[in-house]
Amino acid sequence: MATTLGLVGLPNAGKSTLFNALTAGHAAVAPYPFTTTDRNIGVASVDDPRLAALAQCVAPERMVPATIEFVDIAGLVRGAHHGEGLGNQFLSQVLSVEALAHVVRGFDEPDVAHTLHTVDPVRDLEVITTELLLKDLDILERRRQKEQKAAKGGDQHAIALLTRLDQWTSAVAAGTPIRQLGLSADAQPRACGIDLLTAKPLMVVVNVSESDLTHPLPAVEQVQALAAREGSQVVVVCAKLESELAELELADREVMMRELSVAESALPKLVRAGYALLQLVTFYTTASKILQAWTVPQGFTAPQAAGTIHTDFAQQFIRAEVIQADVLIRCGGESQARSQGLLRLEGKAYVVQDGDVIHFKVGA
Ligand SMILES: Nc1nc2c(ncn2[C@@H]2O[C@H](COP(=O)(O)OP(=O)(O)OP(=O)(O)O)[C@@H](O)[C@H]2O)c(=O)[nH]1
Ligand SMILES: [Mg+2]
Repeated sequence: MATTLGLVGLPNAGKSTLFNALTAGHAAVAPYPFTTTDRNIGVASVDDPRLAALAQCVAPERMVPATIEFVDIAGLVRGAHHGEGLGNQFLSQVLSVEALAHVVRGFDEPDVAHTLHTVDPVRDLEVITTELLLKDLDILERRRQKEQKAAKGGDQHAIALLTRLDQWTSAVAAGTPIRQLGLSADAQPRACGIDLLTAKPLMVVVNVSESDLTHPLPAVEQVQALAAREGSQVVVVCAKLESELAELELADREVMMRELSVAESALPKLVRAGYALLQLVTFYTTASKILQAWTVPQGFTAPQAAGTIHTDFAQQFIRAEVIQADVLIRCGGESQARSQGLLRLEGKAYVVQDGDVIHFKVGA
């Protein structure tokens, strides 16, 4: 399922620290570069006020929130596209995720080495963006050589693809990530079987010191301005604080937050931003007294959604009984909604909407 968000950035930006906070993970964290070599994979629960409100009226025995997957990828450095640092191996890890959260270091900490020696989030953002662009140029060039051979043999598909490869190459060579070209879904490189790093949706996470959470740094404002021009969302977080908070019980967490005058954790915001970036929707099921939130890509049909619950359900789908969560909440319960005739019957072509509560009717 396409729900994976990759944490990318320079070494020592705090990716693994953030990953641990998000996923209650135990990835190695250390003040020297390249601590992470093999990627770490974990899931984060999506904070969802609708789920809590539904629980009030469905009174389930158990509640299961939606999740998204985070992948903590090893640090990239200048020259990674031709093998510097941990190089190509890690760029291929970047290829394996659906969207990117680019973690840039905004915290100053003499004990934590910076591979470029100074704290400069805007520069770091550009260094990584350049690496991803250069890697894409590489991928495009290799593909061009392959398609050129086929085009010489008269392959019409290859001839048409070469025109697109030219357009993408010019954009990337001029420093424009593919995601900024505003391509429709079927004009995306991926629709032509080409996976490009800069085609992936991206958000920026600035990892600042605890003391800078309340007073935005000028550098953070510069990152925000840059990201706004590119249409990317920015989340400001103190990964170290979040990882410490994540280790505490709820009551202790609240005490610590009060002591530090931190109004809220940035993690729910970050997860929600990731959710939006991945273009996901949530639907709910209430079967067997379990209220469960499920995550599917926008545009999934009812049988495809049923297939995420159990693979066989996609084939065995007969129909779906659907109600929007807020309508159900207003009615006060499923039996009230049913008696008011508010449950709709939907067939195989129905496209699942965010907030649908669904009963699937499946055959044997
Ligand atoms: N002061 C401070 N230190 C932090 C913060 N976030 C991470 N660190 C420290 O920075 C160092 C590097 O953190 P990691 O999470 O290992 O960084 P990384 O980006 O995963 O690094 P690589 O795996 O080498 O790419 C560790 O010593 C962390 O404790 C922060 O918000 N503030
Ligand atoms: Mg790491």
